[in-house]
Amino acid sequence: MKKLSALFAITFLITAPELLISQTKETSIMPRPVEITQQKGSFKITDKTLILVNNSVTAGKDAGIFDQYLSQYYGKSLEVSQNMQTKARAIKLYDVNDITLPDDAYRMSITPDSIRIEGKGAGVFYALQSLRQLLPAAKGAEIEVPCLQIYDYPHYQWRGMHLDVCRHFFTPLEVKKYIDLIAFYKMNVFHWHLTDDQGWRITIDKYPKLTSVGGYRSGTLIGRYTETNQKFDTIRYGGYYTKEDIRDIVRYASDRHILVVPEIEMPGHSMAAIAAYPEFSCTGGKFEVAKLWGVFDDVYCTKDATINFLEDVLTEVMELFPGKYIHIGGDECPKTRWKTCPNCQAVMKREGLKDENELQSYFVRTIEKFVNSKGKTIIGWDEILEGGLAPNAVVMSWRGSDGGIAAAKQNHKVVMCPGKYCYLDHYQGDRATEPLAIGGYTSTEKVYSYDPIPKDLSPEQYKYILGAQGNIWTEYIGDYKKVEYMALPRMIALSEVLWLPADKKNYADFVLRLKKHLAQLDMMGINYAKPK
Ligand code: TNX
Repeated sequence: MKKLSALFAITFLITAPELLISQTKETSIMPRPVEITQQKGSFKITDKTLILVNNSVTAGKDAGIFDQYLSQYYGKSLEVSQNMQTKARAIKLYDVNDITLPDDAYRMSITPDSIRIEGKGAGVFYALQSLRQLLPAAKGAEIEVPCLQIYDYPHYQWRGMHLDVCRHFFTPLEVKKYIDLIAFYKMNVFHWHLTDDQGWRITIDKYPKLTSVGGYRSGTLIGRYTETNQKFDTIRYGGYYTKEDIRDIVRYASDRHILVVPEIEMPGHSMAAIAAYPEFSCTGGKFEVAKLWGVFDDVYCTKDATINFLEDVLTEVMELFPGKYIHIGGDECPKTRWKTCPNCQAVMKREGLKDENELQSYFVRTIEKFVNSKGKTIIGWDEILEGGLAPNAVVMSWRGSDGGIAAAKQNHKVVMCPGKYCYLDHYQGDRATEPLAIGGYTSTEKVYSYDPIPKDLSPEQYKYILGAQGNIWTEYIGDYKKVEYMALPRMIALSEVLWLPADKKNYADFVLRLKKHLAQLDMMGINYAKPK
């Protein structure tokens, strides 16, 4: 270990920045490793190469996933062994718990005789993603990887991607493909937007109509929302995940060191739920699962019966998702119905609330108390700041960075995803030639230029910024190929924003690497928008 660090110290001293650029032209690892030095020579992976694992379950799983990739694309299935003493040429994986290393750091040393990987936390897995990206971009090719030394670790702890499966539904297999992408770029959070006006996608045993009724709509808007003469198709559209689907996906993500954060929207964006159970609305209905995008006036009523219903729902949700965070939405909730609803007005009176913003805050705080009592933490969109922030909530800042700044100043944790930089449902090129999108313009370069730390926070405050995430809302994304197209290459840019400290970013270098990297996506049959 010591020896290895000394070697790194020497090689990095002699690595001039220009050299780094030309070297990374050779290796196109995304996100770029913090420190990488390429050397002469190469290591060949053949059928005889072993993968050695130091008696660790995690590294064993990491090895299995890597091996499966080798067999899928190169027709090689390597033997995984725990005999670290063997003299055979090998890829050696060591899970280490070195307190001097940053979280999830790894070292990888490739020499003509071996590949040696030491990783902390997710480090071994991340090293193997780097290694995957060093493999030739041609199916069935001979594998020769360049000799090099890498020392690498992530800058931010929240490196997320979100997916809206409500406006359009994606099968469990497609969700897994999305998770594969998240893993490939060493991102570590999958924010799964599971309920919205246009569909409820998670099975809740106690309320079966949430999926049998709320899971399907009787048609979908054709074309753009803003068109004056809106037209709808009449095709029944929908789908949902069984509990077994969800457990399987959570396990799949966890094997790839990815935390799944489920989102159950409340009190707004709840048409699908109140179409199934109109008794939890203010007026009692009648409603249908929304066929149109946008924001709807009918939302959950704030009465105790609704809170009880949502607590039941969340109890089942928390059983499925072992992670610490539960996203409760909180965005875009019109107060129209609450203003004239006797039940909501009675709650306001009972709780001594002065307006409907405080009523929303009361609603979120009540839910938070329940979630906290189960040992979990809530996350909400930045609207949860209005009317007073719930004591332990994490804020997801989407309407610019102001919500995040305000929350950090109140010592609340923040995940950044301002629309301008992180909304990957926006256009990424010329509207005339790009497929239909919701609007906006967020190029890969724009994403790359993002700095999650707002200028007006003190160092004391910016430690509350956990990181950022890319959001993929799917009003205009009807199939999974288009999800890939919207995600790539922008999520690659975001992965680098979140992996490297800001002063190590270099867009010109990124573009050079991207060119080479895209060939690997071609090999895997993954769709992307071609850089101009
Ligand atoms: C706003 S971001 C929404 C979503 C839409 C998205 C479209 C957020 C918390 N709410 O409901 O899908 O804009 O870009």
